[in-house]
Amino acid sequence: MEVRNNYINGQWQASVSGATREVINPSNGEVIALVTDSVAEDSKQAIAAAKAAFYQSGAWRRMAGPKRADLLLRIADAIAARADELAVMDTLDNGKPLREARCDVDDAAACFRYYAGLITKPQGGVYEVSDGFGPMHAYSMHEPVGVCALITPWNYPLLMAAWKLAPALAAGNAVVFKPSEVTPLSAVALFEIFHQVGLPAGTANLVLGSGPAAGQELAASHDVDMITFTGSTRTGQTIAAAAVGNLKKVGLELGGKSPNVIFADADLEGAVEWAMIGVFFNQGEVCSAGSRILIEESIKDRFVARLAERARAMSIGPGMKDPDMGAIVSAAQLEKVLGHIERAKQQGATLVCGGVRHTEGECAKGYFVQPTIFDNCTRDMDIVREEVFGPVVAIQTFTSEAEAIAMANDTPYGLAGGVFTTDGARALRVVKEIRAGVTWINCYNPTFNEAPWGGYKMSGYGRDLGVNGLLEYQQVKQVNINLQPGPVGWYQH
Ligand code: TXE
Repeated sequence: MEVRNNYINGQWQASVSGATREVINPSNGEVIALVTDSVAEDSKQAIAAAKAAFYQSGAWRRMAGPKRADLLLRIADAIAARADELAVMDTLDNGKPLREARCDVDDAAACFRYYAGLITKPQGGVYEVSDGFGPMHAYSMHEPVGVCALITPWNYPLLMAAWKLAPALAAGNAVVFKPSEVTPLSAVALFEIFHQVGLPAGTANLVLGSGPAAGQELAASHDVDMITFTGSTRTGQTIAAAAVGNLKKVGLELGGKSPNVIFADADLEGAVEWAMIGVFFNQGEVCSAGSRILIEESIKDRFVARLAERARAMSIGPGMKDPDMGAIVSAAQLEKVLGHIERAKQQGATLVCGGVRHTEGECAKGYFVQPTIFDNCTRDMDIVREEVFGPVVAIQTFTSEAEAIAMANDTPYGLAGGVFTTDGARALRVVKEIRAGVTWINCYNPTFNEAPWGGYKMSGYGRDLGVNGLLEYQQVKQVNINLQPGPVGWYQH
């Protein structure tokens, strides 16, 4: 089997470790590829290449914005041209349904287009300033941060790469990218595209390997000016601690336990379907998943019965067959999800449906879990407090708006939240009170390249996407201009 390698300074190269890692198809447990398994030394080489590209050559950061935009547009076109292949890659690697992977590919191409457009728009400001030193004028300009390390998780392999690489490159940075070791394949394809469109050598570097062996160096290195990370809150804390050494800029998009608040006046069928999208999309492996449904007491029984009916009817199977729900990403994540389910049962939550590994027919060797609903959940249960990252939802009830808001915010996380009601004013009141960075009214989970994405509280800081996503990868420089050069007569002697 051919081994996929790192891409450093414009060259494909194996890790100095000489080791390889198997990439597994979670739908059947089979090995689908081998990738090089990097160690800290590989990351050091990639950082050195990025540093030389940014600080010595400067070809990319000095390139005029519209020319950088041209290359990003060509990257978007190349992603679109390989869309079918990339969707299959993410489906085989991650386990998700093929049509969901196709959406990811389209979104990834659109993300590169969005930042190609944005980088050619006016940035910075011009300021009227006081004339204490004589006539002066000030303006601000946006500059790239420098060497940026980007680390992504396994739930949206290509899309998370695009969310970080597109704005980082648009801004003129040099980057070192480490995808999750569990789902590295589409990242390799993306770097083939970077090579093909002719990004200057060293501008974008790829390191394939585990977090502790290859990722930690990216967080700790004093030659890295910024690190952005999407993943678990615990790893985010490790990265933030390691980043302190040179006070590099840090962006963290971390876990969640997001509330989906449903009032009695909501459109019930709509709320049920969006709640399913909220918690079963991508097998529930979504940081913003609406994994706590808070439902008004009076409609709880009707809602739960309908949700369970719909959940039981979901088709489960290999992503390539395009089922409603695919496989959990890995054996380790499967164990984690099943462990959460067991604990919820032990702690007294009522299992309504699912709650077991799915092994029927061609799912026998894969890592499948049935869509799972727990009713009668209470605030002290782990299923209410901890991120599962699987197709498991906890139901709690409320009887007033104030109680719903208090329950929604009763979590250390603050990534997302939703509200369903036909009372427009109430929808706006509740959304305003939810302490989270991403919210929805009468829908759950759609997100757009144009709008900023990120968390409050222990869901992290910094934003992906939108104008804010570009600003993260920039520094702002103030320029003060003396309009009347010569002595100002400040010192008398
Ligand atoms: O995540 P990690 P894991 C949550 C979810 C899941 C749990 C564990 O609850 O069950 O995390 O998943 C890299 N220095 N989320 O273990 O460890 C790692 O190689 C530098 C939520 O896969 O956070 C990978 O590239 N990098 C989440 C990335 O971090 C390190 C998405 C994510 O891995 C590192 C995924 C280190 N010391 C999991 N250790 C979300 N919020 O979207 C690991 N990594």
